[in-house]
Amino acid sequence: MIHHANHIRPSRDGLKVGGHQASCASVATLLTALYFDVLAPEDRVAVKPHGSPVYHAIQYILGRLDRDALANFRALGGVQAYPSRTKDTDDVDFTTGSVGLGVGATLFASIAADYVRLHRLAPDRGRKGRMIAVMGDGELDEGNVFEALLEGWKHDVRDLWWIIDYNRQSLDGIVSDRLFHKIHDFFKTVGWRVEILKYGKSLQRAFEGPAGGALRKWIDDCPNDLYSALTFKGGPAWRQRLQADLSGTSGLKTFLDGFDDGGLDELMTDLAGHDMATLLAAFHGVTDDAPRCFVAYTVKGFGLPLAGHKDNHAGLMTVAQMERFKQSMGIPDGAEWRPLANLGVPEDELARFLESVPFNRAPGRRYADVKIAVPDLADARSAGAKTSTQTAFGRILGELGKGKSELARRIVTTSADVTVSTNLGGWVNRRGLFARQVKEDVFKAEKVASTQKWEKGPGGQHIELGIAENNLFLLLGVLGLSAPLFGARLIPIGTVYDTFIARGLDALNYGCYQDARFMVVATPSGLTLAPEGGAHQSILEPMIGMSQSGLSYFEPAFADELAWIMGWSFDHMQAAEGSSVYLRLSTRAIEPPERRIDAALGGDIIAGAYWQRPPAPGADFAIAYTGAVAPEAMDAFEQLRDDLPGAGLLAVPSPDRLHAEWSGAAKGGRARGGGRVCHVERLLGRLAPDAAIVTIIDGHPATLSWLGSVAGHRAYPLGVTAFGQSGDIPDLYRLHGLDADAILDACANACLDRVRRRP
Ligand SMILES: Cc1ncc(C[n+]2csc(CCOP(=O)(O)OP(=O)(O)O)c2C)c(N)n1
Ligand SMILES: [Mg+2]
Repeated sequence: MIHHANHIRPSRDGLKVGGHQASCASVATLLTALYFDVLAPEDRVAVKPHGSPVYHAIQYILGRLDRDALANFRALGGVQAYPSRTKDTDDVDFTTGSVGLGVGATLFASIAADYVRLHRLAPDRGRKGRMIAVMGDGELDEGNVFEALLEGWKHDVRDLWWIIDYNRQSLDGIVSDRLFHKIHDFFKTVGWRVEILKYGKSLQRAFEGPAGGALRKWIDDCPNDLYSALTFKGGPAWRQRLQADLSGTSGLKTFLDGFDDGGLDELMTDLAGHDMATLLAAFHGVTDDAPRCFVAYTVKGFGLPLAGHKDNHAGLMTVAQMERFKQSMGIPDGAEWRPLANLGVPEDELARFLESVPFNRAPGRRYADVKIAVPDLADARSAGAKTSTQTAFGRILGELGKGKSELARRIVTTSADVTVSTNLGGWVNRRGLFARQVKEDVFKAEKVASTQKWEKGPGGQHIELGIAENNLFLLLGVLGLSAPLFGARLIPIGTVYDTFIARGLDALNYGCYQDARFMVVATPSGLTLAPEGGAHQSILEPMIGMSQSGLSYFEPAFADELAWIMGWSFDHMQAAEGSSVYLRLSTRAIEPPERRIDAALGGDIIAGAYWQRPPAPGADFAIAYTGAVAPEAMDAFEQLRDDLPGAGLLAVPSPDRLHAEWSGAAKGGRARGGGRVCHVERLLGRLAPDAAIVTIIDGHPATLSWLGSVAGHRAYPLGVTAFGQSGDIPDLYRLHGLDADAILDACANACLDRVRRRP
């Protein structure tokens, strides 16, 4: 596949296609053992990113992928560079690519699988699947792997295997030997069984023969870089080195004379990760559900001329090398794509074998579940009262927690140690914390008064995490795939301080790329959190909300908007063409508008914007705002009305959805002659062609500045561009130019500009 993509398929752009022959060669035996023998259909696997071609080749042999997909490796519509749930067609379980994340995902998937099982949400399939990561040793440098390990220990994870392709090389070079001893200890510390799979059967036999003890000690003491270099150099180099290092050892000559150079090379690279019998014995030998780490020694580039070279990560075999390789495998010209060419076994026997492969027995491995009905979500208590969107969120969830709706049964919440401060406490009091074993709330038992009742047990619906936002998003990602992975739809909701989204951003992106469906409730946000601290202010997150694909971002100002958005979101998270949802909320209490949201207004809120005060037809002026700065926008607007009676006030609860529809239209709809006018064009079409719009958000001003481009208006964007000063709201809004005075100044500038521009 890789050779074809790089040397045979014509290139149109002259760019290297790439692929990782050395990484593939090191993992080929491991994946073969798993997919053709060890795995059951309900097991779920994360395959190391650069093993993608091997994974897909296996699916091809199993009849789950066609040849075109292989031949189009890394081309549009073909097999992806790295295994992808959403873009590959052969049923990838966990996307990988950003190293470490697929590994962590399997750990959280094991928690999610237990959650579904203990809540009895899916039909019993008789056997619980194992969650398995086949990972590169370089992945163990990623901190998220260790964050996950600790969390897994707290949650007592089961049926989880991490199989390390220990080729002692990453991208730039050789993995440190000393580091690996630490890693080994670390797994033990968190209660994992560690199994070292080091020697293949031939080496094991050699250890029994002449000079065997000395040979074994030499290999055990050999530094990773030397082993790799000798592997690359081959038989003569092994011989020379062993002669020098073991000179005087009794039996050495007999041992070395027993092998020609090729044979010696084969022996010295006979590591367990390439020995089928050793691997099968290790995997089938597992009879309990304890988490397990297999350290499988391998050679990067095993069997290829690239073997062991420290620069082999992106190395590609030349045409001549591939020709020789093909001959050595006995593959005739024209048989390159024949799945089972030259295996020396009759075709019908092979066909029977493939039919009997356990992994291949289930026709489909992607499950589905029914759609969960969404009840009305009004926040009755905050109606008419000054309230913040964060408080309203807590109340809406608390109300759901009291009820018996199916939606409430399917909701699972999680938070990285900010459950209380993001107002999830009421929900947790009603629904409890999830744990495999019951654990009473000691404070309650000891009659210590507390508003938080933290009872733990298998029926709990909140998964409490330690402070690690990567873990939060990895967990949300797998909970959000619970329907296809485990057959039970969950409605996951995670809370986080807005600014710490950045801390887990790659895992958030990872979840969205897998088309996982979850709700991220980010609060408090912006500098509106005020005295709580400059270091917690968030500025760039609205831009994440705008640009993250697979995520719809809302930033409502009022409780009634929030309730409407949440109701819509729970449907949208379940829709085939839906997405995950990000709600950027605030702790600032705001006077609510007197209204009932009807279907028309609700539709506009979801589309992203509505005229809170409609402009007069052809008005020259509007203020557009998002979120918690609503009072300043309204205040400035009232003051302005004396001078500009026709001005409008535009509420923008979702800059993201508003922009997405518009930019989609700009890219396709109109150009194709559809003539479709999008929501924001309709709204802004009420203004004069040369009108000015002052935009304001407690976040980066670019979030709304594009509004000026929709109909050629002039935009004056206000927002936050500097980070980190504590203060109260009046001081901070003045400092950053978000108060009514700043808005009025921007309005005055806009008026002056218009006068100057008019002919
Ligand atoms: C988060 C992230 N950073 C960097 C990379 C680039 N990268 C791709 S593979 C790799 C090294 C992987 O080494 P290892 O896990 O040992 O894989 P193998 O030796 O099996 O190829 C790196 C740094 C990446 N894919 N993801
Ligand atoms: Mg490696």
